[in-house]
Amino acid sequence: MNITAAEVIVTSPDRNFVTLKLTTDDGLVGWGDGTLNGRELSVASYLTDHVVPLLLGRDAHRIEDTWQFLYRSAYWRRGPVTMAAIAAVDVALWDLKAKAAGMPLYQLLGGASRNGLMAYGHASGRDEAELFDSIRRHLDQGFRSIRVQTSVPGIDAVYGVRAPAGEEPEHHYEPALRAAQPMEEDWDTRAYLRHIPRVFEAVRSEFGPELPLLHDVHHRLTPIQAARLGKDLEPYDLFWMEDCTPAENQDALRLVRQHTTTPLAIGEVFNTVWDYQTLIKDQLIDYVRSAVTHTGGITAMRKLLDYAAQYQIKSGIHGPTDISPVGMAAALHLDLAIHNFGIQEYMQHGDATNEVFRQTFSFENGYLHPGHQPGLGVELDEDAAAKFPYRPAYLPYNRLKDGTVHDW
Ligand code: EZ4
Ligand code: CO
Repeated sequence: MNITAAEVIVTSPDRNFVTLKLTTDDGLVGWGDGTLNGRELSVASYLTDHVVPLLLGRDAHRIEDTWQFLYRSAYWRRGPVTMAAIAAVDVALWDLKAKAAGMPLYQLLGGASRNGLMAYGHASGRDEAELFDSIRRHLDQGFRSIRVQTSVPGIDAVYGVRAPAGEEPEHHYEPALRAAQPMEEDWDTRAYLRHIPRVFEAVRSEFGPELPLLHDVHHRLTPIQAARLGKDLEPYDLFWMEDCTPAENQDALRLVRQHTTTPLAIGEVFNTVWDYQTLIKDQLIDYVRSAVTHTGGITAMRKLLDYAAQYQIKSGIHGPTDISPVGMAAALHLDLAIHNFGIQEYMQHGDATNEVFRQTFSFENGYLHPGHQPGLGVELDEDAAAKFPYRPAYLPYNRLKDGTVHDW
């Protein structure tokens, strides 16, 4: 099963996606997701200019060898662009192998370890009434676990809050705006730390003790501030507190951990197992948040999650809409096969994205399932993709009141 063609398709139905298409001499087609939100064309170039020429003629069955070859022959190690490009190749090769075997990918990873995958949705609101409506809407859609983000009095534009359905698009929270410049948001740590525990107190008293609740701090706090928030949230029994502090310095989490029993999730901006080395072996976290798409694909994520399993640390694979349906499907097959599955993030894609990417995965009663088609179960429609050309898009960024740039 040799690779005869490799092409990179950049399409922008609801947002930009970078997709790798591999074709073999058996006539099979495999798909990989290499989308890196706000830096999409760098991965497209890495693939087209530097990887595609190396793939032609290679045996598509040799997944581990191809992974090691791409990782080690680049010489320059790690990094989001490299690891997203390797992930695209790796996932496309797994898609091909599973199609060649005539099996859904999870069968090749050891078979199903569960019947379905608990997914959490993103509820948000500019005030309590809007937030409660959003939570109720998510419960109506079947979600059984909910991430809660709200506006904060004293902050004008904050991460994770989207306007209710039906409102004008300019109020719609879209984390990668199609604009020539990144949108500026503002941040006030003291206002945030005062407000968030009150929000969770209100949500718990309205929705009761059972509903798993999550919250994303999105890298904004110092370790001691994160420790305080974790303690303040303990009465509301969070499923996890995510990205409470930036973790280039992995030891930062040690301080948070010593102060709070609120479970900690981290890693959506990481791209290799090395970013987790201390976090996992010293048991400083509870959930691994990497995306299959950003962390070297199925091959590398499987090893990372097996390492985490030795320490009773579970998966919480990144699943925002900037992961394409190809990347989501890869996550779902891995989730279904591993023993230490925790939860899966799920933000539904828009109609245009679903038109470009034909999918077989399902969402019923709060549980995702990757479906039973051979391979990943996602096929890109190239005619539909061609209708949506690339448009530059940037993630927002933050400034403090005095104008200092802050983590977003
Ligand atoms: O901001 O995927 O947990 N989810 C997140 C996401 C990230 C975006 C960045 O591209 O933090 O919303
Ligand atoms: Co996050």
